[in-house]
Amino acid sequence: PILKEELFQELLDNDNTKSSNKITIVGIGAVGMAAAFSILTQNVSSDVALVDIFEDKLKGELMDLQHGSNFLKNAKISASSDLAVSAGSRLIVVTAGVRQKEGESRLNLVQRNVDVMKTIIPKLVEYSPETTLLIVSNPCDILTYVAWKLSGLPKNRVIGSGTNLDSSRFRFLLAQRLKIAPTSMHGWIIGEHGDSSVPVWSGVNVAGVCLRDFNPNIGKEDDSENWNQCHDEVVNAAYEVIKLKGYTSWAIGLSISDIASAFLCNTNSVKAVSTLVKGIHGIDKEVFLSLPCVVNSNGISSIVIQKLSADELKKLQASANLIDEIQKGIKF
Ligand code: 6V0
Repeated sequence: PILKEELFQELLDNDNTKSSNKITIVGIGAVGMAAAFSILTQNVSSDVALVDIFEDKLKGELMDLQHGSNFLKNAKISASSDLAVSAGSRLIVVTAGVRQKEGESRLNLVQRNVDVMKTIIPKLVEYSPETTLLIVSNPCDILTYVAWKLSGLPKNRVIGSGTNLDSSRFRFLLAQRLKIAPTSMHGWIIGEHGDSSVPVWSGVNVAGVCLRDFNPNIGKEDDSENWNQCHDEVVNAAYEVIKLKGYTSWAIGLSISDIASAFLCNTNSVKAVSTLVKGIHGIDKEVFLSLPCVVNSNGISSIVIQKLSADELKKLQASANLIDEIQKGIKF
């Protein structure tokens, strides 16, 4: 390349720079690509690698994103069906696997997606021994447990995207009722990312003012204002969106980018993500469920112990038992 040699005076023979914020996204379906787009447009990482088994789609998505580079902040984007492309990742987001069909529960996907985890997790960790995993594929909590087991990584480095998304849906729906911005609406959904998730009504507040102080029955069955409809809608959200457009993508993509940013920027933000909860809130099973967690460059550094009501504790423990029962049937 004569032109290149004339244009540049090279200072180094071997320019082997490495990024400190590389993210690999495994699985470039609706969710993986929405995550990639959010991460790139929000400048969360300057080095994004995409992995899938579907080679043509991979090449097409890579070209399409690269053609938009001029409107981004010069992130390096790479893609391959070979997991070696993930080497040196700080964070690996796993969205590979099958998704729910119309009306199908997340829990129904378990063994099919466990089999996918078995083929990818050990190799990913071989290529990036210091990595942190963010598991998104469903059933999210169970697959986070499976990824933890398969990876041999410490528990703080295996995170499930969990109810970060459910909490966002919840805040949006509550905020709509009160006609305020969703970011000014505080409320948490914990437990399973799925049908048995637990809304923490005791803590729902605006500007520190608990809604329960005005309506002691908020969230309960005998609440005349039926606020619990907001939680019912959260539980039904994925079913509804899948019925309407075939899959969910934008909200989960943004949720992934939000968690990735807390991790890479070492922010100590508190997020509802799935973590090993054995020994907390009376749970004695080795299961992953979402609780508010402090997220920083160590992954999850601590868990916020909320003051839960007896009813919330009961629901959370029931979630743990349900997940544990399903985990017993998994073939590793
Ligand atoms: P999709 O659009 O079918 O994409 C899945 C992708 O995974 C496809 O491109 C496959 O080729 C790829 N894939 C399958 N096996 C492998 C493998 N061994 N290695 C690499 N790639 C592989 O599904 P979609 O993107 O809609 O959903 C992906 C997963 O995310 C599903 O399990 C969903 O249920 C789950 N979701 C989780 C959410 C959460 O909040 N945790 C939210 C939405 C969807």
